[in-house]
Amino acid sequence: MLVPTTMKPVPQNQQQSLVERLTKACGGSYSPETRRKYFITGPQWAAAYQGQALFHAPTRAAIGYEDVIREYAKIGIGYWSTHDTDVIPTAALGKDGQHEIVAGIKKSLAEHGLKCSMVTTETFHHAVWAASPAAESPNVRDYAAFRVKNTVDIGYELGAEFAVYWPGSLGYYVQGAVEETQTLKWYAETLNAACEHDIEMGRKHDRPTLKHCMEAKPFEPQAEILLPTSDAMLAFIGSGLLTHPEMVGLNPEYLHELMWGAAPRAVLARALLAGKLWHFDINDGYRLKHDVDIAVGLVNPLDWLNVLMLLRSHGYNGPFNLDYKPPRTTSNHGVFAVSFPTAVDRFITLWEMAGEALADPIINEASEALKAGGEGAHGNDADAIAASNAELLSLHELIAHRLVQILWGTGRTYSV
Ligand code: GLO
Ligand code: MG
Ligand code: MG
Repeated sequence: MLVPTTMKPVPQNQQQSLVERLTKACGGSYSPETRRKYFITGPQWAAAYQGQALFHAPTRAAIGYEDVIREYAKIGIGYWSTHDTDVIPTAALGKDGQHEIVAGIKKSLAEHGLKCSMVTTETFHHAVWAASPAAESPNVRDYAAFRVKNTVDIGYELGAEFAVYWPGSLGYYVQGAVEETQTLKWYAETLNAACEHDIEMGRKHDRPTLKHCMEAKPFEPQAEILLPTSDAMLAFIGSGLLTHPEMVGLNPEYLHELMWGAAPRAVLARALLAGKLWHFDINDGYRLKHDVDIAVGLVNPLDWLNVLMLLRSHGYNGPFNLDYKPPRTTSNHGVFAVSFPTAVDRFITLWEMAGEALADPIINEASEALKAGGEGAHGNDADAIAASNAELLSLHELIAHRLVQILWGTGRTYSV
């Protein structure tokens, strides 16, 4: 049943202050100084996203890098990341126009005290990528090599530490037209060109090379993707096709792994074991749906708590990249007044809560007891071994309950 509202229509000129007042009333926000202590990176494309999609017209006005960098600085997001074409028109890439824009970005970053953490090449949007950056046609592949090398150059100019590759159009809509092994070999050549160019640049500038990170997504924009998961990418890195596999690691995205039905924490565990968890795109969403790119913690806060416990306990110290899309119901003002600050604050809270959960005496005693195991049965007697552990194993469910309690603020009850 609809509850009739007693509120009067809200005049347009009072809506921003209402949103701000209610955002403040929520509490739980950190100061910009505190937020800057975390390696949280804000993508140009996330803040500048206008709400458009296949069935959606934009709902927000276009904004440029000056606006994004200035607003990130106010919030306390200390790092900025970008695609080449988020800021440089395709036609200006590698030309004088690029140098002017990059100089402007450098100035903006310095003025607002931000650092550029990561640069990435857009190899999915432009018509030239219709058959992927590893297309049959050699001129497309040469162009792809130019683009990734040019991104390395931009990275050097801006002082970035990471380069990311999301090969979104590496796949197909209809089977049979693309030969998968050949396409993957060609794609490896593009990454090799980036790494080899980076090595040269590193020597010339006497600085360490970038960390090149591959990012998987199981589908979209192509129907079928040749490297759909982080695990597939680990296999690709180890396949022998890369000339510098030691320079290439992973940028898993939380939702991209959820999209194929994986447990993101298990994906991250495998990347950690391989020594390849270098960068992490943080967001949220639903299993087996498209890339809804909801902000971190809005859908799966308990899973996020578990993910961050894993990362904290393994000393992950790479970037947390806010690769989400402010919903199209959020205004330009709301992007910086609501969307980004609340996303950052949920992340920080979950991160700190993960620290608390790792130190929780109940969880620790339960985990230690499970590792000590039951007494009195050894050898080949399966029934006796099962019986000796049977009561202890109830602690699995207790640990899960305790984590939910920590998420709630522990031991919460209602008076009834
Ligand atoms: C799209 C991807 C995209 C990448 C970006 C970085 O689904 O998540 O945003 O993260 O292109 O390379
Ligand atoms: Mg995504
Ligand atoms: Mg991403």
